Amino acid sequence: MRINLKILSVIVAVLIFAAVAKSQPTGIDPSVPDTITIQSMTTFSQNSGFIPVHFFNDQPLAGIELTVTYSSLDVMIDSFSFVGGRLENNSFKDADQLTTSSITIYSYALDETLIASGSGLLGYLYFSFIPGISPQVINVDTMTITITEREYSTAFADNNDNYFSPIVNSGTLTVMSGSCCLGDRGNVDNSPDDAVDISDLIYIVDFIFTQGPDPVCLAEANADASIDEAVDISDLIYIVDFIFTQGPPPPSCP
Ligand SMILES: [Ca+2]
Ligand SMILES: [Ca+2]
Ligand SMILES: [Ca+2]
Repeated sequence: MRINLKILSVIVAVLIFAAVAKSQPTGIDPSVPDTITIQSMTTFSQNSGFIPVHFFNDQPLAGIELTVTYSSLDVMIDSFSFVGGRLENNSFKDADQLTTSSITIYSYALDETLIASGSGLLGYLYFSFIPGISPQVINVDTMTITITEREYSTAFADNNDNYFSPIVNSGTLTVMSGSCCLGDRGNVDNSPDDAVDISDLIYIVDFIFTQGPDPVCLAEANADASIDEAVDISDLIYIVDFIFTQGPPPPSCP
């Protein structure tokens, strides 16, 4: 009887350890430290904002989980986009809003190939602002939160079910007063001279047809001043007309 109890206590200890090990990324990161980098961006109070997130892994990964929070009640995370990122073609990936100020982003390799070693974009965090937001610097960092007994944190998993914590570089979103749109619209590439030229054309073609980066200022990129502020092929046509066929210049900023 005493032996049975001893065996039982060992089994219970093993089970508890397994449960803890599964919820906490306690594994060792093999070889070179892997990283997640939340970048820092500047935007304007009359616009919205986004922050690119990059990651580096030197060994193939079976899964990634990233749980993010931010330090202001004046912003909300709208969404997370994998478009243009390293996991764009992975079938199992998503982002779930956990609370008003946190979101968890994840992707797991199922029967498909693992996430290859490499370095590059994970995706974009999109923020919206309360009306009349005051200028501020918002810290964007990872967090650990437990909701209905499920712990959300930031971890990488390799192919041996080894969960470990990557090094996290936190970022900021700086909100300045006013609008990103200066003078007239059309400066799609946000060049400091505010000029509308061939590089803006290249930028918008890239954005529309080859999933290039979003324009930093949508009001500038909405060259035809369409009411929906959408950036699409009609803006491209407007800019082509202006540059090559002496069409009218893009209207002034809103
Ligand atoms: Ca402009
Ligand atoms: Ca330009
Ligand atoms: Ca438009």
